[in-house]
Amino acid sequence: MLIKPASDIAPSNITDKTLYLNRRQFMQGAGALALAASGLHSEAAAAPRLAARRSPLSVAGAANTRDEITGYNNFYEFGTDKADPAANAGRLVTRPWAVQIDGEVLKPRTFDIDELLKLAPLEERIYRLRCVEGWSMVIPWIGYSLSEVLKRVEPTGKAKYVEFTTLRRPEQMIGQRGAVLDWPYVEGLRIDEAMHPLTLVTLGLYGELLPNQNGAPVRIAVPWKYGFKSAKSIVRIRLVEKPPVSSWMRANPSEYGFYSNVNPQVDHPRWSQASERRIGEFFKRKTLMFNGYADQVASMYTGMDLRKYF
Ligand SMILES: Nc1nc2c(c(=O)[nH]1)N[C@H]1C(S)=C(S)[C@@H](COP(=O)(O)O)O[C@H]1N2
Ligand SMILES: [Mo]
Repeated sequence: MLIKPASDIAPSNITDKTLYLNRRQFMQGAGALALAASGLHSEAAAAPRLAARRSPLSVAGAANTRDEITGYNNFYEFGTDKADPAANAGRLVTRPWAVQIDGEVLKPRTFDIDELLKLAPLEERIYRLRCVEGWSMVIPWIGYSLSEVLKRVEPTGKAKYVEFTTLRRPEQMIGQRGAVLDWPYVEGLRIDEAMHPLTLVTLGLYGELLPNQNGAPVRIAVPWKYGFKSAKSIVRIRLVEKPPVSSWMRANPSEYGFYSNVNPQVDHPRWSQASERRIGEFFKRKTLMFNGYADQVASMYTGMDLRKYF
């Protein structure tokens, strides 16, 4: 039995659960397909489905399972253990929700989450995510390019950078009661990075609205950078003239730079970045330059010393 790589899957099949069979299910072959069709995944199927067309910007190959993606998370607002977000994020109230967009724009405005869900056609983008800690996943996100949002607020000529801010609500985000990071969580991109078609406003995964532990109701996904650049549960996008200071740069400027492009040749001061472990796999894989997206993004960094601008 053969399961086609993602790039060969017909658009009519996009929401079909069988697309997401992981390696283990793949080994089980037809048995797994029958299981998927039999309604045993009914817990997931009960959630509202998001209709999304498959994007050519997706990577081929098997995605991680929904359990892996929703059970092994970094979301320090809910604790620092990988299981904490799944255990604690259920308390976060994600409606009503709005994202304020301001700064160097001609038309500052606030988008309600329901507006964001309808702002542009939803696409399924299967992206690699590489955490700076040395693990990775393949995740079927749902959303659309951040450029769709940014063009509607009309950035001025002074908008050189974009700053993302996560919600600060310690009543519901129990990790914010401690000072692990300087809350709220802040991240940033250069304007060309933010406008790059790969940079995703993420509203769902696996055909459903985002689970809280993955950054509900809206987060960013920047697949060629270490995972921490992809801020979760954002409430503000500010266009600015100067490079934003991210939470991680503030916490440890010698370890976390502004760019944080995935780069197997530039080690973290305390560990190598040459390889990674894909969650669900035993053997390590070689980490790819720009996390495998070099063809699409390398030109944004020509002439830059990537050791200096790490
Ligand atoms: N607000 C916020 N965003 C965050 C984080 C966080 O702690 N808080 N962790 C980052 C890190 S380190 C990673 S690897 C990814 C993990 O995303 P995932 O849990 O959806 O896989 O989220 C990033 N976004
Ligand atoms: Mo991470």
